Amino acid sequence: MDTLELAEKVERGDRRALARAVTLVESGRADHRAEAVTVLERLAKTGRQALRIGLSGTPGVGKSTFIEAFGMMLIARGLRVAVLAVDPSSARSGGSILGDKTRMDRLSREAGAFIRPSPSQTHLGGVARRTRDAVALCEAAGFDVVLIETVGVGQSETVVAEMADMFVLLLAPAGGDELQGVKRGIMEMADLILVNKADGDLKTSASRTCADYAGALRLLRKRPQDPEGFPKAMMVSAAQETGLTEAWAEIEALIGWRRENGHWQGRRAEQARFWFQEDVRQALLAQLQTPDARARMRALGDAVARGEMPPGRAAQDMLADLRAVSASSGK
Ligand SMILES: Nc1nc2c(ncn2[C@@H]2O[C@H](COP(=O)(O)OP(=O)(O)OP(=O)(O)O)[C@@H](O)[C@H]2O)c(=O)[nH]1
Ligand SMILES: [Mg+2]
Repeated sequence: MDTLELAEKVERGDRRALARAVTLVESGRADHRAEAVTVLERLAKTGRQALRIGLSGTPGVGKSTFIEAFGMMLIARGLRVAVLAVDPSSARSGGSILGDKTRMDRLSREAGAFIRPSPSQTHLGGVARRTRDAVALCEAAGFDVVLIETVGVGQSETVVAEMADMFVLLLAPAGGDELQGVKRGIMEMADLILVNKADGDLKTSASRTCADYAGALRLLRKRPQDPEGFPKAMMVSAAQETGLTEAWAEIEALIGWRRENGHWQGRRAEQARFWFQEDVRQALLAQLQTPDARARMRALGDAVARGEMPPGRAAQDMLADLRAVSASSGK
């Protein structure tokens, strides 16, 4: 299949073509990258936009259960839902993907849903770029909502926030009255905090946790992209499927306000700029990873270590080499 045919099928919403296109953008091969860029460029012309929701939470908080329940609720409303993941640890824990397939059993069987686990990569930058491209493919394929899940390990939330229109933080009811060690930076990114497992015996502590977080959110600096009352904390139960329509109503209210007030487009424009810069940065770093470049780095490093060359001179030589290589391979 050529890139034109692939792009056309993706645009028609063909899920198998979409899966192939995602595989293409995930590939590290230079020829695949060139094809991927062509497909993405063609599909950008559709002008379709989905609501991109970043979702984070520590292991076991109920992300998979929530996505399944929330996704099914959206499907019931006639919306098409894509689920992508940014999991910086996926290189190590390949098994969690299997677990998720069974946990999102109902959603994965829906014709209006598309679920894709995290690309396995050793560094977060690579995973992020590929996920960002996959989001664009899902939008072009006509999905209404794209959920981007990440495990709360610190850095990955920032990456997800850079590709989402809004950020949802999923929390579990706390035993005590501490704020579960959620880092301030993550709190500051959240547009909506959902305290999950507000059911059965956990309901009382969920309610207390929710009040604690609502209080903590009020203490944060007011952000220009927020209407009155946001960021907000609410209770849900993914298992009992309660609070989900309420959460969706808040998301719609927030996003509607941001669209009307120019924050939606403003954020997307900034994100596009960020990803352009990130792509350039990644490509430059990749130039250092070729066998020739690594050998040259090692040789110059050895010379510097032996005191035969000052570091600054060796760096100049290295950069001149890289420029020569890209000049000869560029044409
Ligand atoms: N009581 C209760 N349990 C829940 C709820 N949601 C999830 N759980 C349970 O919490 C456990 C973890 O749920 P998962 O959905 O796998 O959590 P996760 O955040 O995806 O976990 P990782 O994929 O390991 O990061 C499971 O045993 C779920 O059944 C809920 O709303 N209420
Ligand atoms: Mg999970």
